[in-house]
Amino acid sequence: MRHFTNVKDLGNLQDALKMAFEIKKDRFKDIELGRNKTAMLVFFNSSLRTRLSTQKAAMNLGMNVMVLDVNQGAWKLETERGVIMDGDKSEHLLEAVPVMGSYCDIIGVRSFAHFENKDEDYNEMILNQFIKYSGRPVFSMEAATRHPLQSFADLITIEEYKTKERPKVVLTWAPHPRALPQAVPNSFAEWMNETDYDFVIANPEGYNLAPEFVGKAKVTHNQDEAFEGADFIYAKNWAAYEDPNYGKIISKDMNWTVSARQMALTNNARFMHCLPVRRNMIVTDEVIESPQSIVIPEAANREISAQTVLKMILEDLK
Ligand code: AN0
Ligand code: CP
Repeated sequence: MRHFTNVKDLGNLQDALKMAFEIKKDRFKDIELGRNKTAMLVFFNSSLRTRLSTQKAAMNLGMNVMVLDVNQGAWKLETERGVIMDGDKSEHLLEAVPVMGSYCDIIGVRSFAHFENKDEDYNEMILNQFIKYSGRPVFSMEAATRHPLQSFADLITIEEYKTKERPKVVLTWAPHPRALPQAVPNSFAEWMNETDYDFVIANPEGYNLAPEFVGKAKVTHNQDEAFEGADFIYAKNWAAYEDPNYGKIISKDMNWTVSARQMALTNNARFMHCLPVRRNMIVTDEVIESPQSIVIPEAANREISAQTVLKMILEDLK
């Protein structure tokens, strides 16, 4: 694998899962693979899990790791070509990216949607500039439209906890005070569509995701109906995708907060969330603290998804 930006890059998903479970059994068996190789992790946005789990994964492979927080200590970067740079941005991405590439072997990038221009976000302008100009393999640590390392960890977690071959998995919207990207739900849907799970998306009217991500999922605006008989509840907030409300909050309906009332409708479902989560907005204390909640093992699997991806990139490094 050269670049990792979506589920297709992994090739055969069952083979990738197999590799992930082998890594989980012995995470130090490839400690020589990354010797004298350097991973650079570039963050345009905050992170706890991605930052730590990806560093840990790289260290498990014997790599060296450098982390750059672009907005804290580096020069502010211009991303548009052709602008007269007389504002607060001291450097252009077109110089900064190849310079970063010259110091490392693999680059991870986190760059959220800006919600200013839907086309720019959905064309992955920033991520693609790293692919084009860094000269290095690039992997997404959450880009404008997808968060594939998260979805891979989510899939690993569902495979570990499922008690039937074809579980019912429900992605549900939940309220949040700030406008959040669609990357996590888009990506989760994209990965679920690669499985044969019974996959349902529940969201209020006006919150439908882009059709290319919804794929063959059933979509309902009735959360209770979706929860009936569910084996996994995957909660997440996202801002509206559809025009004219792209990037906007159009509901904060607290009836959608995942509580014991809705969980009682399920088949004793496991509760999942990518974290960070706002308690008593997205999910009640009671549900996230319940034995059904698997948010911590889910986050722990981020190390495994990152290590699988880094291993596949290292194996193909020229
Ligand atoms: C981000 C998001 O919703 O995309 C990151 C999630 C992993 N969440 C926040 O900004 C709170
Ligand atoms: N789930 C996730 O990606 O968390 P961070 O934003 O803390 O990295």
